[in-house]
Amino acid sequence: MTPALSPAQPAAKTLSDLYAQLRPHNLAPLWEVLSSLVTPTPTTRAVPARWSFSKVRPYLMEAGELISAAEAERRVLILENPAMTGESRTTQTLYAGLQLILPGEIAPAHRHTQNALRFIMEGEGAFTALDGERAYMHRHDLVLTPAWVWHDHGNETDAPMIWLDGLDIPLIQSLDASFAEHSADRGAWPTTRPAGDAETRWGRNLAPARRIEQSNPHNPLFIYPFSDWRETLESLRMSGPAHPHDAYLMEFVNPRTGGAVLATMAAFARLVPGGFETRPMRSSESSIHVVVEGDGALEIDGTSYALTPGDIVVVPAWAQRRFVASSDLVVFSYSDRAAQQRLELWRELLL
Ligand code: 1HN
Repeated sequence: MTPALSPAQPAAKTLSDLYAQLRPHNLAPLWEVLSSLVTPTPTTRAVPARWSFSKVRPYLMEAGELISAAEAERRVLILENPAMTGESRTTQTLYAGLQLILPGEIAPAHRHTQNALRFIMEGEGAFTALDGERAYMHRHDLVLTPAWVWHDHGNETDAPMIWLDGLDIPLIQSLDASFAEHSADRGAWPTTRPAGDAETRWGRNLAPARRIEQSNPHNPLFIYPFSDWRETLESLRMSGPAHPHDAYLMEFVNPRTGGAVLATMAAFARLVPGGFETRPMRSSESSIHVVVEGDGALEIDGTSYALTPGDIVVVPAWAQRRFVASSDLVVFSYSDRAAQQRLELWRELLL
């Protein structure tokens, strides 16, 4: 019999001998990887990237001829980060996609632990329903689907409707916290409240007096109309100078908490007046920007990405960035700032 304490193999002579002996035991030396795990500043595999809505649109319309919304469940082209092909991610934590719903179609009800936001790119008057309450969507509205709320989409208009979907899919994936359910009949959720109810109760700086304080304070307001947020930006420019790093930047907020619109994602509206250049800065959040109006550039780590309406641009975590506006630039963006702030991780560096 072999004595219990005798080594299974001769003692390692070199570190690489040792590593070979460790591998079958699922052991690895930290000292070989420590500096790449714990970096002085964030290092991300995500790279800056830009898509133009007008170039993606024809492919989306082709998909519309080949697969129905019912068959696809969601007919979406994913905007994959060029450095992460096949991973269904736009940054390390965020997903973006362009979704098409054709006249007469229904995207059936489901719910999941991923948070979603929609930013309307084209069309007027299709709806998203949350727990059976419809919100009719218009161009450049922000529409939310907080985690675990039943949602379906329908298009009763006679024109296609296209929006950008922003989700926290890669973040939820890294937490192994994905749960989902589908409506039994794979159709729309039955209507429970009149359209506009959430906006009436929560969208006017009032709240129901007998509101129930929920343990999950998810956002009860799920549509932020373009006409409102655009007007706010316009009024701001009259009220004082632009911030050197942000220009005029407003965050969409959850009226229940005053915080970010979703548990993991924050959303923003920005106006950079024509001729204005923001000062460079870095932030630990990764963000996705959609150009609504105007022309200019977003400089990311020294590379200039020309901006024109319909452009969608990725700024990876900790990239140095700066806006340059040739004409008044209006930009919608979303980021993982909400998740980072909840985890007490978020930082920025103003240069
Ligand atoms: C989803 O539920 C929608 O509801 C869109 O429209 C895109 C991507 C991944 C997972 C769920 C939607 C999605 C999604």
